[in-house]
Amino acid sequence: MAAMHPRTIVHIDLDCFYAQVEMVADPKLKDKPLGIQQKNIIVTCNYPARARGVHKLMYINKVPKVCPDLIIRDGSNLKRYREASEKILDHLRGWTPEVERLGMDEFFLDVTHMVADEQEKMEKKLDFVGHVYRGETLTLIETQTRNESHVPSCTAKVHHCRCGCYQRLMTGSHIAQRIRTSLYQTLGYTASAGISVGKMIAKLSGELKKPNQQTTMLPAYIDGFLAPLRVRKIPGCGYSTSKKLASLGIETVTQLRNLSKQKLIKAVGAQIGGRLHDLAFGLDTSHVVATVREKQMSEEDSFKSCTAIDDVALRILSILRPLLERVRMRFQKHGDLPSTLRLTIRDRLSHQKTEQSKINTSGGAYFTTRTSRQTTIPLGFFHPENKKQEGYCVDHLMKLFFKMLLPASKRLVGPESWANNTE
Ligand code: DCP
Ligand code: MG
Repeated sequence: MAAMHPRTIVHIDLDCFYAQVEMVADPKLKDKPLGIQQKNIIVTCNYPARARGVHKLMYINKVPKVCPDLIIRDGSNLKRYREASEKILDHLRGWTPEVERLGMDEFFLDVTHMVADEQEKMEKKLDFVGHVYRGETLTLIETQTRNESHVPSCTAKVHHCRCGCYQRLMTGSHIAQRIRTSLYQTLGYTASAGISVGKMIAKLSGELKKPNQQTTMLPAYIDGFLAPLRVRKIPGCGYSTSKKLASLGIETVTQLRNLSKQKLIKAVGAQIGGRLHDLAFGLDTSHVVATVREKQMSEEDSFKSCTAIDDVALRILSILRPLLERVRMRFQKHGDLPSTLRLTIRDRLSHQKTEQSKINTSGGAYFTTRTSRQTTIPLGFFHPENKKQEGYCVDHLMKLFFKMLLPASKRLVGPESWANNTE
C-alpha cells in the first residue's frame, strides 16, 4: 500500500537575514543590538535587538525610545544580501539538487530520497533531534505502547500514522540538523528549520522556534496546529484575499474550513480558493521545484511622489545602476546577456485602494495595479565593453514610461523632450 505521507520536506529560514549578513562580515556586531535600515524603516534586526524591543519593520523614529544604542546599518544596497543568498543556495545544493529558493533567505529541500538512503543503512533506532511539535505528548504515547495504564486519557486521542512517516520524519530531523550545522560551519550562517510531510506545514513549523532551532511536525498534529491559525498565516493568502475573507467573517483556519469550497472559490477566485481550501485541511501536494538560474533580473523601489519628468528619469537611473551592475556580474560568471528591457509601475494609490484606482484609471488619472511595457534590446548591447548602455537604457525606459502612462504623465511638469520621443 502506498504511504499516506511519503515525502519529507525541510524548510530553512535564515535568522535575521540582512542583519546576519552584516554580522558575518563584521563579527564585532554579533552580540550588540543591530538594525538594518531602508528608507525610514528598520527592515530587520538581530536577536539581541529583538530582546530589547526592536522589531522587523519598525519605524526609525521609534528606535531612540526603544533601544537608543541600536547600531544601524544601511541596507539599501542589496548586493551583499543577494550574494550571500546565492552562496547559501549553492551550499544547500551540495546536499540535494532539490532545493527551491523563496525570496532571499528561505529554502525548501525535498529530502525524501536522502531519508530513504539513510534508512537503508541505519543500524540503530534514532530519536528526534530538535523540537517536535507537542513533543511532550509524544513521550506519553511512547509510554502508552509500553504500559497503557499510565497514560492520561487525553493523549489516547492522538493516533500516529502507520505509514512510516514517523520514522522518516525522525530521520529527516537529523538531516535538517546536519544541514544547519554544515551551513554554520562552512558559511557562518544560522538558520531555523521546519520538517514535515509538505511544504506549507514545514514552513509554518519552522516559525515555531527561532532563532537557530528546528521543529518537526508529525501528521497527527497538523490538523490541530492549523485550526486556530489566522488565515493570513497560510502561504498564498495575501492582503487582498484575507480582506475578502474577513468581509465574510472568516479570520481563522477553522472558520475557513466551515466555508464550502464553492463559496470560497466564489469569494476569492478558483485558483486561490481551491488551494486555500486544501491547505486549510493540511492538504498540500505542491512539489519542491528546484531553483534554476533566474530568467529575469529585476530591481525595484518605491517612493512617495514624483511630480517632474526629470525626477522620473532620476528614479529610473537609480534603479537601473545596480541592475546593470548585476548584469555585468552575471555576464562575467555565466556569460549571459539580456535581450529584453521591461519597466513596471505600480501606483501607490492603486496598491491601497485597488477598486477606487480602477475607476480613476478610466478617467486617465491613475495607473492600474501594475502596468508593464517592454522592448527588445539589440544582442550584445549589454556587453560590459559598451559604455553607452546606461544612457541608452534610460532613453528606452523613459519611452516605455510615456507609452504606459501618457494620460497620467500629463500631470508632470518638465522638459517635453522625453514625451516627444515616444514611438
Ligand atoms: N525584508 C525586507 N522587507 C520586508 C521583509 C523582509 O527587506 N518587508 C528582508 C529583510 C530580512 C529578509 O528580507 O532580513 C528576510 O525576511 P524574514 O521575514 O525571513 O526576516 P529575517 O530573516 O530578517 O528574520 P527572521 O529571523 O524572523 O527570519
Ligand atoms: Mg529569515
